[in-house]
Amino acid sequence: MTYDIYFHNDFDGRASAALILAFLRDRGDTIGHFTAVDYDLTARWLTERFFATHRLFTGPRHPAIVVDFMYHPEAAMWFDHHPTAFKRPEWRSRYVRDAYHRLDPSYRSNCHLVHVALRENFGWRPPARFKDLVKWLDIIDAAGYRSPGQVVNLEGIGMEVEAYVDATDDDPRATAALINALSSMPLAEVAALPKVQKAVRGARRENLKSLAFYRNHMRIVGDVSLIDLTGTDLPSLRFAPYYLDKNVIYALRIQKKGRYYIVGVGVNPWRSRLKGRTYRDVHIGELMRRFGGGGHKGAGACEFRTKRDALRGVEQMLLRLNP
Ligand SMILES: [Mn+2]
Repeated sequence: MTYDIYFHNDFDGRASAALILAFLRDRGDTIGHFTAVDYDLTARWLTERFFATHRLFTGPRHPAIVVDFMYHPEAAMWFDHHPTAFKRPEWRSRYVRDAYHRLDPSYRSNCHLVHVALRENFGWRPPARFKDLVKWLDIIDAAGYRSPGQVVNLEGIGMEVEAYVDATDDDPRATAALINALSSMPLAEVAALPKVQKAVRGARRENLKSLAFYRNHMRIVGDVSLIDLTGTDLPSLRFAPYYLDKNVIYALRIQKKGRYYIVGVGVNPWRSRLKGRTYRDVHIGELMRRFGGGGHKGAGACEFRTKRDALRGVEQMLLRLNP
């Protein structure tokens, strides 16, 4: 049996796809198309015949597997951990948890959920090499890092592969190859691949440049930091705000991706170390939903068609994020 797999365009999506691929191979099944998906697809995704009508690839179509992304009732297999998985109320009632479909927002990473579900539901015994992958995705997808410095300096094999994911997130061939590597090699070996190490060196250089830009342009509004990266080609450095100012609670960034203006919001993962500080506790995924986006409690994003709309959205977010 051949399936097409649709995975969220991040490391957790790829890691989830790698586990599914290893599982399918053991059953004698295969994957036809590897397709990264993101929230810019939402409007089309929410149509009934999406898998039959999209133009994300050409050639024969197979039953769809969806991981780390929104629910679709036509998915033959679906595993997700986003609490914002149901964007159409009538689809929520069509979801039935069974061996092939499972939502569980209690998992820090979808990769971890898939690891557990394939074992519980199918009696599959995942090879031991996947333990490192699950461990790192639980850190990376839930922003459970030791310190902002771990992220800024890319410390550890998971951070190194994450840098490669970032460097190849619009390269379908590299992405499919990475999923294949993650499904058949230990994470440490994937991290040591020359192409990955090359991306790591580039990312560390970029991070230093980016850090200097943040130092000069970051604005603070109450508990919130704001950085506008639209006029630069610098990568966002999600934890630079907390690296530079540990009192920041929420970090807002504006970026341009293709034709869209993406507003990303994150919460300071080390805020509990700020003893005695009070701040507004906001579910960011829910907040982003009001703007057509999504995410987790601690991080989310949404997109706007113009910079003016993005700035207007930012003003509303500032009101919601400050006490
Ligand atoms: Mn995830």
